[in-house]
Amino acid sequence: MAIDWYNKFVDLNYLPANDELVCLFYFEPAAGISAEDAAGRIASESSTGTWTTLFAMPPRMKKLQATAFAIDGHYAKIAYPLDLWEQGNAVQLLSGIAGNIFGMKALLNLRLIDVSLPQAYLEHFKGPHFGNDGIRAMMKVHGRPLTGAVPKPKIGFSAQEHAEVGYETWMGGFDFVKDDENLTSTSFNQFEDRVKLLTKKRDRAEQETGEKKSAFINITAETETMKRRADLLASYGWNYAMIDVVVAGTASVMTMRDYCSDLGLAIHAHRAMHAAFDRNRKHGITMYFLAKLMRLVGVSQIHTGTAVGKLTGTKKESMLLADLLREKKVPAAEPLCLSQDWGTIKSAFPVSSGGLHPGLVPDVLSIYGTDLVLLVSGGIHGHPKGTRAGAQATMQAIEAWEEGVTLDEKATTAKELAQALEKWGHYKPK
Ligand code: CAP
Ligand code: MG
Repeated sequence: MAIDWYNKFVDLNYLPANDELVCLFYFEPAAGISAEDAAGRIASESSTGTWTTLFAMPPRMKKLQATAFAIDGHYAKIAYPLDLWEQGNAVQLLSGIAGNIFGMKALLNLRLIDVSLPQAYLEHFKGPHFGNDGIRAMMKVHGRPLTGAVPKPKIGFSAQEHAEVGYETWMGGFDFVKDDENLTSTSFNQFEDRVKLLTKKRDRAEQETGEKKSAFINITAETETMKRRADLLASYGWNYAMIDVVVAGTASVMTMRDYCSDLGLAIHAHRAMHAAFDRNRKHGITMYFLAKLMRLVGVSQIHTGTAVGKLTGTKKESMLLADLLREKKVPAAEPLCLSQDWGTIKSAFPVSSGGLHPGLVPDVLSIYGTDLVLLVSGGIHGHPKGTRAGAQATMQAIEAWEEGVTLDEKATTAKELAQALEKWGHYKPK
C-alpha cells in the first residue's frame, strides 16, 4: 500500500488553464529524492496535499490540486487552480506558495522565483493608488528622476537637526527628504515633532524655490499607530508615508494602502530585511517576487537596488525589477521571471538607493532611465561643501546624463559636481 501520493501532483503533459496561477521555483532535491518527487512535494504542500495517503478524499478535491507541469534541471513550474485562493487576500497566497514548502526535508534548497498572476486573480486587488503619472503630476516633476536623501547618520539627529538637514536637501534641488528605515519615533526624535518641524521647513523651501517638496516620513509601527501617524501626515499636508514593508508585514501594508489612499498619501516602501530571504540564490524568495507582491497590494514605489552601490543585486535584476513595477505587460525572461499582464493595476516607481554619489549617477540612470526615484544620501551629506552642494552636484550629474555629456565635461561648468568628483570620482562602495 502506498504511503504517500506526491506523484499525483506531477503531470508533465499538463497545460495550465488561463485562470491558474503559475509559479516558477528553483529547487534542489535532498539526497535520494528524484526531481519529480521533489516537485510533487512542492505542489502538494503548497496546495491540498499531506504527507500520507488518506483513507478518504472526496473526488471533487482533485480539482484543487496544484500540478507540477514542467521540470527543467533545477527549475520547476507549478500551476495552482484559482479556487485555491481567497479573493484579494495576498497574505493567504503567501501561506500557500511561500509557506511550509521551504522547510521540507525532501528539499535541500527551494527558491520561489516568480508567480504569474491571471487577470481573474488580479482583479480583486487595487494596486497603487496614484500610478507613476499621478505621482509625477502631484510632484510636478517631469522628464527626470525624482530625487531624495536621508539625513545621515541614519539615526541620532534631533527632530530639529533632522529638519535642518532636510531643508538643505530640498534647497539643493531634491524633491524628497526621507527618514531612515530604523527611525520612527525615538526619545530624541519624536514622530510628531519631526513632522511639525519638517512641515515648516518644507513650506519655506517651497516658497523659496517655487518647487513642490515632499518627504518619506517613516510611520512603521503596529497598524493602529501607523494609522494615527498617517492621519498626522495628511493633516500637515504631506502626500507620502513611508513603511518598512517587510518587517511591517503584508497584512498591515494592505490595510495601510487603503487607509493612506483615502488620505491622499502615496506609500514609499522600504525593503529592510529582504536580504534575509532573497540573498541566498538557492533558497528563499526573490526580490522580484517581493516587488510583484508589493505592486499588487498597492505601494507606490519600492527599493530595487543600484547594482553599483554598496548593497548586493545585479544590473540585470534591477532592470527586470524596474520593468516589473513600471510596465503594463512584462514578458517572461526565464529562469528569472515569468510573464505578467497587470491589466488595470497602476504602475509603481523603482527606487535606487544605497552607496550612491554623483559619480555613480550615470551608471544608475543607464540601468533605470529617468522613471525612477533616486536616493543619494551619504553621497550628498559627505560632499566637501555640505548637503546642499551635494544635492546640487547630484542634480548636475543628472543633467549631464540627460544632456549626453560626461561628468568630467559637465564639471567644467558645474562647481559642486567637480568637488564631488574630486572626493569620490567613480568609486563603487562596498
Ligand atoms: C541608503 C540607505 C537605504 C538603503 C536601502 C541606507 O543610504 O538609507 O536604506 O539604500 O537599501 O540606510 O543604507 P546611503 P536598498 O545612500 O547613504 O547609502 O535600497 O538596497 O533596499
Ligand atoms: Mg536607509
